[in-house]
Amino acid sequence: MLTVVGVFGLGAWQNRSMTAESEAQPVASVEPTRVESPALPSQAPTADRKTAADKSADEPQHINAADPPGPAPEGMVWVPGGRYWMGDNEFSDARPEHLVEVDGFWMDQHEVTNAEFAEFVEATGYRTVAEIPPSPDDFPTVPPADLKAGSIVFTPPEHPVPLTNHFAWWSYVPGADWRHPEGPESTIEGREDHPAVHISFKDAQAYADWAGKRLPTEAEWEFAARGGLDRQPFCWGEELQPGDDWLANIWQGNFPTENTESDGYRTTAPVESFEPNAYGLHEMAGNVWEWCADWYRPDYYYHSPAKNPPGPKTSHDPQEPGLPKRVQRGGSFMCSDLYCVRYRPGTRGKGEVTSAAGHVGFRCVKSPEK
Ligand SMILES: [Ca+2]
Ligand SMILES: [Ca+2]
Repeated sequence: MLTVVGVFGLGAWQNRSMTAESEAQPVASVEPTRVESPALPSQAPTADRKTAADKSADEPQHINAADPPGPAPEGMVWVPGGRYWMGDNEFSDARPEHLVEVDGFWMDQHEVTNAEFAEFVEATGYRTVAEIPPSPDDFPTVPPADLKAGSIVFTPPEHPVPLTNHFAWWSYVPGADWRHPEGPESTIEGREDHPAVHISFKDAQAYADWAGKRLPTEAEWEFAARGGLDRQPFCWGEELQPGDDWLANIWQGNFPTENTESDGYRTTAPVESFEPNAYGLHEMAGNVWEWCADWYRPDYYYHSPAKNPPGPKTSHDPQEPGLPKRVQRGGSFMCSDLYCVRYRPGTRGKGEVTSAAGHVGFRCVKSPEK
């Protein structure tokens, strides 16, 4: 088996194998806090948009009041669109909070499940990136015998480790894929209603095309996740845990060695395990990361258009320049207030487009027909 250390010694493997690990940024008492992307520009916002730096920062959001344009497609709910404050000023790549307007759309009530993904695979014969051995052309320095299909699996260490070294809890496991989330000996039997994982952006897009849907833009995703609340840190309001119960499948305990599971789940939870937000959307916070359509750039919010922002034309992540990355949102079962924190609706993640991991999934949206 190629271990993560082994993988990382193999040069180009790194490009494909670990970049979906987008919550590998420690927070709280361990530096660096949040995702501090270097050299963010200080450009003034464009004239047609408002940011929290303007006097208009107290301008409230506006949620469209019109009725849905028709009956909801199966498994989807109507997200009415409107104008809202996008971003989270506590995170360098989610600044500045700014007003964005999105049109209404339909969205999957829950993350795409193993059962749903299986229907797609059965109908099309599709093979995910994790199921296809990497090409020697892409990895010329790796011995061909080591080019085995697989994916990145969470393998928590037994002893505390520095949160700056994510190799300590991720392993590249040949044979790990959506049907075998922990490796070739594992199965999704009994987990049909869990979100499909080890899904790359390419795989998510293929599913969406087949389903007659699309991946959400980042602006749509965040509008939906906020559930009509204005500038609240969590999808449900002001407090992380307003009552005794947890409202999302995240991580409790000292990451990565101790998982108290006080929310009831060690890894993925069945979809709809947690209460939906006001739009009827489940698990917008936590459980698994969800791919968005946008290319990732940490400075995009300084330039983005005020209406239906489509994402930048190209990707750039100063932490790994040259790797094409798309946005991921919502955090996963591995996020806690000590580590990651990106279950907050205004925060961002990112992943290389052919990378998958055991905490990355997706859901789809659909625009109404005009
Ligand atoms: Ca949990
Ligand atoms: Ca989620």
